[in-house]
Amino acid sequence: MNSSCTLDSPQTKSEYLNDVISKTMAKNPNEPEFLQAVKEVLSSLEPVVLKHETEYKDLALLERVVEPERIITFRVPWIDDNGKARVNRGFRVQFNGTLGPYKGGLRFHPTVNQSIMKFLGFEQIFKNALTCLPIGGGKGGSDFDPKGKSDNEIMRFCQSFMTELQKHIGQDVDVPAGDIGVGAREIGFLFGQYRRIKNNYEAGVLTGKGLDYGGSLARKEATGYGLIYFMREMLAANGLNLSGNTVIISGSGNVAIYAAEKALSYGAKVVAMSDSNGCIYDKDGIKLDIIKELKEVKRARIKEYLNHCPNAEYKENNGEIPAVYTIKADIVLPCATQNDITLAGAKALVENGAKAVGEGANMPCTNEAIEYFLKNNVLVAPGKAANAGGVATSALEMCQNSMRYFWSFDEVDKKLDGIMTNIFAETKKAAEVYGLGNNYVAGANIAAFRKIAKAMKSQGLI
Ligand code: NDP
Ligand code: 2IT
Repeated sequence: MNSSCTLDSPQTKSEYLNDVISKTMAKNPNEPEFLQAVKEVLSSLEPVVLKHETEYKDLALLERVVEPERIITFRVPWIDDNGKARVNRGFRVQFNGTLGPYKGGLRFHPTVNQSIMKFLGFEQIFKNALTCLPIGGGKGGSDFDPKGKSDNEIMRFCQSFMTELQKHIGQDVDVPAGDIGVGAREIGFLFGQYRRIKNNYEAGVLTGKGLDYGGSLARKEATGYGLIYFMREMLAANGLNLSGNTVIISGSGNVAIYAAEKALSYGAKVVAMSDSNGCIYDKDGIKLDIIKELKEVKRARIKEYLNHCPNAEYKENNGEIPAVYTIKADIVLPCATQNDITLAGAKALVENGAKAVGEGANMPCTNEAIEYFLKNNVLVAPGKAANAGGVATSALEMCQNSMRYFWSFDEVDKKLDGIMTNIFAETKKAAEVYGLGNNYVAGANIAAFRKIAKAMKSQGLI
């Protein structure tokens, strides 16, 4: 989706905060997604910054938080199946390594650019802090489009991408994983090339690996399951639950599929899922096995669901509001991409009686959409808290790799549940301490920022 960032001047009560936001906007004028993320996080920190204004200013703390430690961009040449030479651009943003090795996914999608990489890397710092595991924030990827490519083309691209990336990563340096367009197939090719170049079996250099060579059980499921564990906690804290409620989910990729699976196990009814072309609506409840076969095995379009369930409906996207958000539901789980829910989408969802939104994707709601939800008493589970289960389980994969051992599915899943439950508790506590009620968006930002700020202060001016 295109960015929807209003680039107006910030209006917090902290002069320092306003100044940092203004300077960040001036310094990065062509990075709307990055500025959107910065404005969302920094403006919600107002009560914390007001309390510590002089200290943070003296340490240039906020100026450092918004400036990546390092950005690497590189050329990725590869040969397609017709023998034609192609070139893409690769990125790795090593944003903040205060809490541990840089950690974050790789996105392969034609829309990838520096603004998107920086917004994702920036969000990752806070998300990773919330997990309470020792991981810093980073992100990477390429404007390569995996759609319609053969396995051999994917392999050649991944090998070329890793030939450069390997210079900058390592199990104690920077540990990439998957994101949009990067799943187990791509991680396998990337890992193979890393191992070949380094002549070293460094299992913890990538996460999301296959189960037969160092991957963690439950990593594939972790982001989606974790989202639902977070939703369970948030709904319970507000006298609601998943059981018997209808759910719509945008996307039908890794996060969407396993969010649907766990929501179903709690007795919710998933009535719609989507891809970038449109959505399917099955009023009897989506048959997830069909979605898995279409998306995980055949890499097909979601429209083909109708070949298996002719009573379902297909709605093509047209206009500002993606079709999936025009369907009535109690719970909305955006699990596709950024800025999927604009103000118009938020209005349609509120009109249709939505009670809660859980961000499985990174920044799926525009800042205006979030404001509108909160004003209309719709609970919002912010992405950097609610989708942290993926990276948390990646950190558990690193832990198992270091031990040269593995845990059972149930052991990993129980740890994941504990981590998500704790993230919600910390988010709720921070919102309460700062008198923000059930604004978990601000709560998550504050809980994460306090942790990072304390550690950055301890490590000196670097
Ligand atoms: P996948 O590539 O597995 O799936 C992405 C899904 O989103 C596809 O169904 C895709 O449809 C759909 N989509 C719709 N519009 C767009 C668009 N404009 N750009 C890209 N995708 C679009 O990715 P994931 O499920 O891994 O990631 C989904 C979201 O969750 C992303 O925001 C990601 O950053 C976030 N996330 C992922 C984590 C993980 O562990 N994988 C962890 C935390 C967050 P189509 O096939 O038509 O492109
Ligand atoms: O956005 C994310 O948190 C991810 N794509 C997962 C990152 C990871 O390192 O597992």
